[in-house]
Amino acid sequence: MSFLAKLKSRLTHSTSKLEQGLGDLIEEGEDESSTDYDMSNPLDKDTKPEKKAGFLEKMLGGGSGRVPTRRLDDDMLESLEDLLIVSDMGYDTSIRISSHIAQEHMGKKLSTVQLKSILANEITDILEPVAKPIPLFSAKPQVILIAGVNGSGKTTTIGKLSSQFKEAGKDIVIAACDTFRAAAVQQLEVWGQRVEVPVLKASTNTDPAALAYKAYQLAKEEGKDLLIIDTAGRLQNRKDLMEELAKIVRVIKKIDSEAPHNTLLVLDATTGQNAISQVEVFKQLVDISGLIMTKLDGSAKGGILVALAAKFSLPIHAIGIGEGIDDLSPFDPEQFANILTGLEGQE
Ligand SMILES: Nc1nc2c(ncn2[C@@H]2O[C@H](COP(=O)(O)OP(=O)(O)OP(=O)(O)O)[C@@H](O)[C@H]2O)c(=O)[nH]1
Ligand SMILES: [Mg+2]
Repeated sequence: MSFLAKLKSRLTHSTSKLEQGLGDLIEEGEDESSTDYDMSNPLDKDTKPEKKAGFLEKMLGGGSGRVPTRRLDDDMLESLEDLLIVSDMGYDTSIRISSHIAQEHMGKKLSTVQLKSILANEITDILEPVAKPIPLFSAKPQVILIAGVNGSGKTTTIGKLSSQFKEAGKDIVIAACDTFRAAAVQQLEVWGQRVEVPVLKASTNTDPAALAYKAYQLAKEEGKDLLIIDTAGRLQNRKDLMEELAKIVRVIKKIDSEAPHNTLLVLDATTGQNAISQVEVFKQLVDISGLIMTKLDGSAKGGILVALAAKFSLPIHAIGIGEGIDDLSPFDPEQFANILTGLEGQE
């Protein structure tokens, strides 16, 4: 299966809630007088009845050649807002999107495909400014610190990222700064062996900041391109653990005030709106430079990405769509918006 096909099938599966909702929205308030097409609406060219019914079907007398449409009014707009909110786009973003749609399309008859297309465009506009790959710097090593709450997918993402960087010819070392759980170090070592990247570790319960410092010094001496630092999961309400993360950053800065060059927050899409509070709290303590959203394959909450993009304007570098080594995809806003709205596959 091609990567794109895999991405589509995984995300379509998980985000069908919005797709289904948009179809229902049109059909519930279907405009009975709408068999004729509003040719003043430029979007109508995409949904001509002929295209849907098909020539053979018409010859055989099947198919009405009728595409349901609904006139955009206050009621429909309110239902659209509700649908966006339950799709995890957040209240503010949902209102922002629906008001924008109202400005442009109030009073127009819209088919499901037209509504999906309008919404996909709105979402793309929000996502486009934040979709950026991880920036690479000339620093040797470039230090990438990975943070996030428990189980968000940090270690797995480091494995996937290392594999991609390795393929790009980078000389990498990973520091296992989750020093509390022996299993965490083992998990990272398995990834290290898989992608053939050395993993630096310390004995259990060592201060993670001390290991980060040592690893940075060593990576510098050895002229490595990248040092990726894994950290323990920490819930944003655990002040002591959050302070420990801030300490890792302080210690790294003693070697180079520009480091860590990237501090990436890994967020689990299945946690929905809680991702917003995670970003807020982590941002207060460390200078988050970008986000990676994992588990979009298992979530019906892909809308959270739109909420995050609108609220924080932080770069979204990649999305996780599975547990495998190749399941980290660059973030393509248009493709994501098309899949999220269910437009993909209809064209
Ligand atoms: N379906 C799916 N599972 C994922 C994805 N990313 C990670 N996982 C799984 O999520 C679970 C937790 O992943 P880890 O990488 O261990 O998460 P972590 O943030 O390092 O966890 P802690 O170190 O305990 O805080 C594992 O079972 C992973 O295989 C993803 O994109 N999709
Ligand atoms: Mg981990």
